[in-house]
Amino acid sequence: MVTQTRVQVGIVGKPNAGKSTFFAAATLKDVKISPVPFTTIDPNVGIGYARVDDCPCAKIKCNPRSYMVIDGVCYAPVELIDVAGLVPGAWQGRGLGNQFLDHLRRAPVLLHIVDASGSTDEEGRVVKPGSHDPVRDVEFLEREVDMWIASIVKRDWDKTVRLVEFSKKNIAEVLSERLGGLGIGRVEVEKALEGAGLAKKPPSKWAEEDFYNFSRLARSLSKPIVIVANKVDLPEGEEGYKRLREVYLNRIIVPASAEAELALRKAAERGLVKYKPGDPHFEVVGTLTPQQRAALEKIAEVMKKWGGTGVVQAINAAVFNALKYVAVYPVEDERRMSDKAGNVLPDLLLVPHSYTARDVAYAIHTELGERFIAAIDVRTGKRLAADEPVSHGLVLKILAK
Ligand SMILES: Nc1nc2c(ncn2[C@@H]2O[C@H](COP(=O)(O)OP(=O)(O)OP(=O)(O)O)[C@@H](O)[C@H]2O)c(=O)[nH]1
Ligand SMILES: [Mg+2]
Repeated sequence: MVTQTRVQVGIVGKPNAGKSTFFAAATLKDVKISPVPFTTIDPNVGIGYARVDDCPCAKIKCNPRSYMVIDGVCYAPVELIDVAGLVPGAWQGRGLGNQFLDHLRRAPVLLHIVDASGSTDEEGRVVKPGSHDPVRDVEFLEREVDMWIASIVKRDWDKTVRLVEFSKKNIAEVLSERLGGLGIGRVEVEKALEGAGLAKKPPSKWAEEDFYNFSRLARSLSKPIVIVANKVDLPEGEEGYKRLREVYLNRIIVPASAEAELALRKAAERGLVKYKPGDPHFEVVGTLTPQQRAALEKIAEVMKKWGGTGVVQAINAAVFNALKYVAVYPVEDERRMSDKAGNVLPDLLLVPHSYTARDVAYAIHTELGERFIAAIDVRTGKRLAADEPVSHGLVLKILAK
């Protein structure tokens, strides 16, 4: 059985944007949702799924153990973390402050749930729909996250100054040691220092904006943020989505109705509809009350317009577009494409596309990585050397000493 820890996806945003609704829709965990700011205080952690449409289980009968298959579509688990709402100035202690962001330290990607309908202000208070500009939310939230990272960079800065200026240690080395726990590695630190024009500046001379500029670059390289334009079921939501699109030309923006997905998954749980998460439509299979029928008709309209509810699409955008992960399927018996017990394609691993065959072995088990000899691409029979990159859909067997 694969021991790799699951990919973590952090859910951030101002209060009342729909973070917990999104989380509940994706995990079916019963969490508190309400139209008042700061409903969530302690983080909610649960399992959601990225959808892999082109998985081998479309053609082969699989016996998944660490993932799910529904009608030939694979669903790979990811860990979702829903935290409290952030407000402007949180890094200075406003609202609940930003201490709770510490729960997102290990998350390599964030989903920013934005109320695209503009029916809540910056603090999450209910206002007239369309009266708040969602672009402002993107601006301030990213600033808050970057200030949080800057505050970690700044901690014991005297020590960094001493190490670099007196002990002549390399600044990139010192900073990547400090930021490793945030998933910010040496490469990102070097690029961010370069990009912010700080590669040669002595740490004792760093000004406020240097910390911010460095942190912003380091964060965007190592913790990309996907914008989720939520509440597109409201008429003003569509306008807000268009506005976000106009302003952020090169960003990943996913239109969504977390509320629609939550209602749909609950209806599916009760046997009222047949719905495969991420599908652009659903089918009514149970007996509905007139209210249920009306609610589902409205959801069907929203899905038709947007090609689905956007919840699974957002998770997929985080895993496959922002992180550029690929799905690989390790097996032990290459003839049967199974584990030793005969389970066909028992595991699905989500790994960075830059991973090599040996990296995959390490992701399965440290010992397997250490004893790695080669891997076999099971479908072509081709041998993969240790440093050969893996590709999406690869079924592989690891040969080890
Ligand atoms: N119309 C509409 N309303 C939504 C949608 N998603 C969430 N809401 C509503 O927005 C309100 C806030 O939802 P929550 O999920 O509690 O928001 P949150 O971001 O977790 O809020 P905090 O925990 O306070 O930070 C609730 O009344 C939800 O029903 C959506 O897609 N469409
Ligand atoms: Mg919440």
